[in-house]
Amino acid sequence: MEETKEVKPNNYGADSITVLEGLEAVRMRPAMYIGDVGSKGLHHLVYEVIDNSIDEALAGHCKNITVRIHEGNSITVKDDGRGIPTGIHTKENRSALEVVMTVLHAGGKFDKDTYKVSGGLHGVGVSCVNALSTDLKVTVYREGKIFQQEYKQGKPQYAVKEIGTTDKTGTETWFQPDTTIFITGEYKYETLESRIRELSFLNKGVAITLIDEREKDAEGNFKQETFHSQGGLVEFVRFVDASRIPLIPEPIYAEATKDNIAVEIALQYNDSYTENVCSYVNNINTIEGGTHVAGMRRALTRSFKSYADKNKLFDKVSFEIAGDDFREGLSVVLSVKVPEPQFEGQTKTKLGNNEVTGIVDQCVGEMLNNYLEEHPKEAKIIVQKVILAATARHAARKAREMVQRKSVIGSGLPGKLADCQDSDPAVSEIFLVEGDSAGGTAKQGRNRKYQAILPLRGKILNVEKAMEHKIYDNEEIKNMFTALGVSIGTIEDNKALNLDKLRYHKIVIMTDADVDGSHISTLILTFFFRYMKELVERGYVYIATPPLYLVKKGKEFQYAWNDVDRKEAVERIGNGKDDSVNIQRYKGLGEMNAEQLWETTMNPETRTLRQVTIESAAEADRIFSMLMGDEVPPRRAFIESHAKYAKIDV
Ligand code: 0RA
Repeated sequence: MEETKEVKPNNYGADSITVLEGLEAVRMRPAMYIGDVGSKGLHHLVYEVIDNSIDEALAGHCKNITVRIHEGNSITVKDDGRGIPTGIHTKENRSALEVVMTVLHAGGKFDKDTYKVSGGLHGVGVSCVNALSTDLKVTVYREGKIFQQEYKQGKPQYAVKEIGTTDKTGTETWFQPDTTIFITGEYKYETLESRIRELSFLNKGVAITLIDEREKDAEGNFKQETFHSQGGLVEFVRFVDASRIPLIPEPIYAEATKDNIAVEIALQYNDSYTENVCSYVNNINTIEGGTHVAGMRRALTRSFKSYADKNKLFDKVSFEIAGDDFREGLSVVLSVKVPEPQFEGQTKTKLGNNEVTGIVDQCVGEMLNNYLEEHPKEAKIIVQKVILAATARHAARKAREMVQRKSVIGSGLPGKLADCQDSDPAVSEIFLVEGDSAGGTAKQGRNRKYQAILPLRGKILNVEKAMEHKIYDNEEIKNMFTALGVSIGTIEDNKALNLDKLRYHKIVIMTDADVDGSHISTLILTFFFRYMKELVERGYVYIATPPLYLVKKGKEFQYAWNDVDRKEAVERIGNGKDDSVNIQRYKGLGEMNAEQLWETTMNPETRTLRQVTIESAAEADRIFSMLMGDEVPPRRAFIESHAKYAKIDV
């Protein structure tokens, strides 16, 4: 993120200011770098340092890591790796060690052969820890020598120096978090313990010892524990399933690498009814799932289904077996290592890399096919469990439908909606109308057989700026979902839009023919683009075009949609003379009566609807973020230049 200028060796004067500025930014906005400044952020400092040692272990050079909580809540992390290089970094002209400790994101740049795997959720590197510590001391054991450097708030106190000789190798980092930055300075043993345990399962073979010097037992020994897993994910899945009864004696396990992506998975069926998926990308818990989880589910359903079909195990089942049924009572730990992970979602814990789906699918598919062929007894137990789950689900759904049918006699549609009589979506239209008063006029003017009206209150929520949960909490937006009959899937199915119950195939946005109205149209369009894109893709979304003028003389009148239209009307009705004719400029929908609104804007015989299309999703994306973002001038320029009669095809 931050670029640093070249600095002369051992010079901590003016030239190094750019470097310090980088770390100053971390102190100014710590939450941006480590998530928060509460307990979570405080613990994150330790994870950030451990991650570097884990990377050294994954590169095959480190076996033991020790984490020590000292009296006063300072921390030491020590490893027996190769030691951070201490030689002069040619580009930076100073010790590589100093670069790692003081330059943002410098951590993994030395070893090009191994990509940095752990990297932490925020992947910020140890220099952030340095910036957020009042004091930090790093000691490197390397090439027979001991090197050291100390820092205060990230600033080196002296150039890297040799302090002795050694026959060991490794890196030791001691730091005291800056309590003027963190709300709490107290480390919780249990919090560190659970992350360290998790890391030891995820990186089998590495021994991580946690020592708490703040607590002594009766003999005066510090509280301490070593986490060292040889079984890796197999032990992990046993650990998460400790309180459940397993259906098969051994977890199913596989490990494979394809296209530089490492996949490791362990799964176990238990007698519970829930699915429990713990997924990781580069040691980060992807609580929102993502493409790796999608690939795993796909393989799971396919492998079991084809095995059961081939062995005629589903022959007596009279109803469909769904993907969910294969996952009832399933516990999985899935860990992938991806060179350049793209994290998405609310909490940036959802993997976005599409190439991962196929790779995980293939690995897990092969593993399960082999397993099922080689373990017919276990396979049968699992398939029986699946059938049981399907039977129960089937019964439950029937019951639920009965309850729903009874309770939804009033239909559950929004009170503001004036629905149409026809229930065939292909012929039904809904008008989303700006404001209650125009809504009222539209209700009177419409053809109630196939036209529904949903008035929307003023400016709807700007979905570009609001957090997702706020969006689902918003009254107008909820009304749109229920009125349209659209629902959103679970996180597991990527929040897929469900249009099975869509109630109208024409969704018409009807706003005033002015700049405000145009803005409201854009807000509604933004919502559709971000949350119901498929409606736009299918061509169901339209914009109504109310007229701008009424040109009238006596009983004769003509509507005009633009200035050319108006001139033509004046020509025809007033024989070219402006002052014998009456020109009414419609400022809003509310100025028309029901009959006029019907005639000009709603009647399929006479109206003009503009269909909204997406020419380029990327461009639409750019336009919406520009329109709805914080920058006012480009937005105003766009809206004014597109005001009403220009096409807003997005
Ligand atoms: C890059 C290169 C080398 C070691 C490390 C990184 C390293 C970093 C950390 C951070 C904590 N512990 C670490 N241990 C090692 C060494 C390259 C070489 O010796 O050839």
